[in-house]
Amino acid sequence: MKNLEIFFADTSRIVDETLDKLIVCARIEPKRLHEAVRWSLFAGGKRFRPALLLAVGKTFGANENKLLRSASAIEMIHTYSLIHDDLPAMDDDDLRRGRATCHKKFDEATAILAGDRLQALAFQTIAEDKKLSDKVKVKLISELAHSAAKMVDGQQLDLESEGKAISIEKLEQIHRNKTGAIICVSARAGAIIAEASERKINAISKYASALGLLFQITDDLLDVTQTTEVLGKTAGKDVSAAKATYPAFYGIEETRKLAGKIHAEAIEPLNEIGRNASLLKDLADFILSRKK
Ligand code: GRG
Repeated sequence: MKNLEIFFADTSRIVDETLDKLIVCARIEPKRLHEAVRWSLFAGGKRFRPALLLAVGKTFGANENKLLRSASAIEMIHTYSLIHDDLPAMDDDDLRRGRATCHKKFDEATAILAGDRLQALAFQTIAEDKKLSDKVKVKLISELAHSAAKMVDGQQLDLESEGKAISIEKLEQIHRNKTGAIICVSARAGAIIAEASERKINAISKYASALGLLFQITDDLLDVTQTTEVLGKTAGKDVSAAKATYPAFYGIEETRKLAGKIHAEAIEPLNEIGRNASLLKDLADFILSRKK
């Protein structure tokens, strides 16, 4: 795992540098909006989705400088979703990434607009990438738009299911949309930029689809087993909001076993990619054992 720690540290640094150049300076008007964007974006997120994109792209031999804008764009979409998810009309949370949520630090209107600003900039960032061909850019923009739409669908389904008894199939559908779609497109984007074959992109999709579900299952586990201080967001939120979760369905021990099974499902398709997949396997191990 030592190599993975170094990989994460390097990824965070280089993605943050790229984001810093892409995000409008907080001294430019409307300053409050740009400050709000920066407040949420540079708050110490794990940068897991950019790391996944870079890991897949590098596994297929792509040069890092072809991957960085797309990796940053996906982090913008992810951060927008967190800002909107924390709003009073949605999850109504005060704490994110270890600091006040965007609407608490600024105000609700500014937080909504900061999310909107990030989403627009994400697509602009890919469209204006001079290192990628038009064909690759159109494919990336199309796939990212579809996944961002799926995430919104998942959020709506999640809100509608609060306080209701839903089936495990419905829960999986919510998570595959809400959390899984952006994780899946992060991995696919790395393979698309590297111009991997359709067969290999499909193998990566199977890996990432299981990884997305695993990410959510471990998120559910962390919500009931970890502290607010470690998570940097309010622990125990799922129980207090009467959310359907894997631990609520199966209990903690069975959920851990399920996580192990989904982890194995993620690793299996890596045999089909014909490349050294140790970094991708390490990423799956990291998600299985993550502490925050
Ligand atoms: C509001 C359109 C809209 C969508 C919201 C992603 C999402 C959809 C809501 C977030 C709610 C949530 C806590 C989902 C669980 C999985 C998840 C996305 C966790 C946060 O991602 P991390 O752990 O966060 O990668 P950091 O801060 O490390 O980037």
